[in-house]
Amino acid sequence: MGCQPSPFSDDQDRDPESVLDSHPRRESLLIREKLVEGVRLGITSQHGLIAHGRGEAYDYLLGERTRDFAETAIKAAVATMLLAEHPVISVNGNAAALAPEELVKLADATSSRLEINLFHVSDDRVAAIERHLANFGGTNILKPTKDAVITTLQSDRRYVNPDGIARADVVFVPLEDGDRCAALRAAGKTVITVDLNPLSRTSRDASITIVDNVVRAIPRMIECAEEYGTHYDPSSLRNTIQCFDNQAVLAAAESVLRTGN
Ligand code: PTJ
Repeated sequence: MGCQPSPFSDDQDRDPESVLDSHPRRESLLIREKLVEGVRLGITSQHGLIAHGRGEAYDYLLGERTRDFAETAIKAAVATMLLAEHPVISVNGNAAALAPEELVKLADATSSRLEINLFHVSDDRVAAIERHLANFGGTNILKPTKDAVITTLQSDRRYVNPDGIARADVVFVPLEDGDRCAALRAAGKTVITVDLNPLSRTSRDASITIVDNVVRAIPRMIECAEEYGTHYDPSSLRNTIQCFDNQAVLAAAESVLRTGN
């Protein structure tokens, strides 16, 4: 007797549309699908899936919504990007898979450059991310070079672009690894991050930490930039930044994790 074809499709090729509308964890599953697709397209590293699992657990405990402490940080972050001389948005494989269109829109809304910077770097992955961002309207995307190096970093993330991170005064690094955040701060840059773990080294070392999921935080940053508008009052934005206290944000987020509120 020959083998009968399996009635089940290969899960590797599952269509995101097949996530049932009625599934109680539908949103979370759809986010996973974006990352799996990111791996398939050569954008996201396999390690990125593990990093996402960690973030997902924190998101679950934080109630999977943008909390007030994140909203406060978003306002300060966008004000900082709008007032920056040379703001740069650093894009890794997870951020590119989760929010490509939003990254492009945020760059437009804050006059920032987009720069690809990867921990697990390869020419193919840089090219795949560049193509992906371009498909969503990204232009003049900067890539890592050997012409500019952050000397205090050991990983391949030390290779940056002379027109981007190397000369940036403000760097937005959603979903970061800890070493680079500290190195960018040591290089005198203001670092903004989105990290669901308020206890991570990145969260603790950043100038502004948005403890939220990038899939919610980046769209909210775009709205916030639109609310400030093109005719924003610089002194009001400076005041928002001066009143911002990152330690208070981290303490509030940790309290939600430990006590539920
Ligand atoms: O694309 P590459 O090669 O540059 O690699 C990117 C990863 C993410 C793999 C790399 O930067 C890495 O290993 O990061 P870490 O050290 O695992 O840190 C990732 C942090 O992001 C953790 O603190 C997670 O909790 C958090 N995180 C994961 N998913 C999300 C998130 N924060 C916000 N939104 C998410 N969706």
